[in-house]
Amino acid sequence: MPASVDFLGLDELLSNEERLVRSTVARFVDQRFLPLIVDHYERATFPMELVPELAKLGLLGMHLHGYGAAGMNNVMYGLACQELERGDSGLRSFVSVQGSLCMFPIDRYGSDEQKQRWLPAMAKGEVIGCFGLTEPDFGSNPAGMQTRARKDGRDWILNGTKRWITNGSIAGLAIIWARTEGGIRGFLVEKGTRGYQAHDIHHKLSMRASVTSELILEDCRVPADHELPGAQGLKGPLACLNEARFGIVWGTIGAAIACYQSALDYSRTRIQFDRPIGGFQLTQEKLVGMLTEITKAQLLALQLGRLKDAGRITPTQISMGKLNNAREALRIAREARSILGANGISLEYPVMRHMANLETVATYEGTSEIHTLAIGEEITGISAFK
Ligand code: TGC
Ligand code: FAD
Repeated sequence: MPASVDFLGLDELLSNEERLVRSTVARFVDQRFLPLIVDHYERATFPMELVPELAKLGLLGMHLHGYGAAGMNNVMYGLACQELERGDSGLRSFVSVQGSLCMFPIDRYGSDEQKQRWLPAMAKGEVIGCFGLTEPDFGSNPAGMQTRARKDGRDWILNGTKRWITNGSIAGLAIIWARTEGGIRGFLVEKGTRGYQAHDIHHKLSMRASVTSELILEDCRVPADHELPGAQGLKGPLACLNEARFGIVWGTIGAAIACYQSALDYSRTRIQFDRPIGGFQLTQEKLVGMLTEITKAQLLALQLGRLKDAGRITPTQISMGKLNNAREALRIAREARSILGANGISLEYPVMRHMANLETVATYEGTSEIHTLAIGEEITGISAFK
């Protein structure tokens, strides 16, 4: 909650340390990231030059403990995600995938050797990770995955295709989820392994400053010790999603704040019919609606953070946060775009870039429909997925 968008005075519910993490990340985003984003967005590239700085700030795997991770609490992780996504969803995505989708499963399901080998290097940003769950024909329904792993002696042989994978082609390590005779398992596949390739997906109109790839596994042989020993069944990857979805609950507030602030500033200076457009009641209604939804989203995120820090959060509580905050941030971005009129479609302002990104954010990590059904199943006891 930057002081500028803290209508209910929620800042006083944060500790000094939590506020310090937020202001440190905010400064990094303002000074180092925002000057670069327009160019990267236009060229559809991720600013790799900032990875060492993200690592130095302790943001990679920041809510994990040991093995070089910063060991911060979940509210700090959330506040960092908020500030990163105030910059761009692609920046928060990079950090989410590295920490919550790659380091987290190694930390939770990996052997001691796997943790020693990968976690310190990933916290330093020396190794980038990616998380391969989605396939061309299985997105919302990963239980149907076609990627297979079969035993050959002590090795595993992997075959299949993963699609829409963030950081795929820049990753030195892919976490691949595959079906085995004993159910779904996770495997560590290193870049350069024969039979493993990553190709970028081009022509994206959303998440342009983020690398998105297709991963192809053709008779890709990995040794037995590249299997994550503690991950058994679909709940293995789904538990990782809880971590990343929690980051999105907060990150989307940052994108919404960027849009709201841009629209508010514009409404004070843009003159039509001889007065600032912020003086028209219809514009004020839009701005007040945005601020109200941001404030509700902040309360939701903070309570989820406190529950997570107390070890009491449930997956469907996270679903509610992801569903609401991604949906409302997208609505706010669209409303802000309308206040900026024609200027709203330009990259010179952050609004349409956030709006385009938020279309992805509402889709990945479980679509709005999937989160609705997950909560619906919990409250009725009846599954409506199939
Ligand atoms: P279902 O039978 O309900 O569950 C199978 C097992 O998993 C357990 N489980 C969970 N465990 C932890 N956390 C969760 N959120 C869990 N949800 C379910 C469940 O208890 C069960 O355990 P057990 O012990 O009984 O075996 O499974 P289902 O096949 O019916 O599917 C449920 C559904 C639809 C909710 C799930 O498939 C789902 O979440 N689908 C959405 C897929 C998704 O979100 N994909 C995201 C891919 S990664 C990504 O998008 C990264 S974006 C990168 C970035 O941030 O930039
Ligand atoms: P589908 O599952 O085909 O859904 C299409 C539509 O049908 C949606 O509206 C959906 O809600 C609806 N629908 C589906 N089932 C139901 C139902 N039972 N009831 C009602 N409606 C339903 N995946 C990874 O594994 N790793 C990554 O790093 C990653 N990064 C991504 C980055 C980007 C930029 C994008 C766009 C996606 C990424 N994804 C990643 C994939 C993402 O998780 C999937 O796109 C998402 O889970 C939805 O799957 P889908 O696109 O196949 O849509």
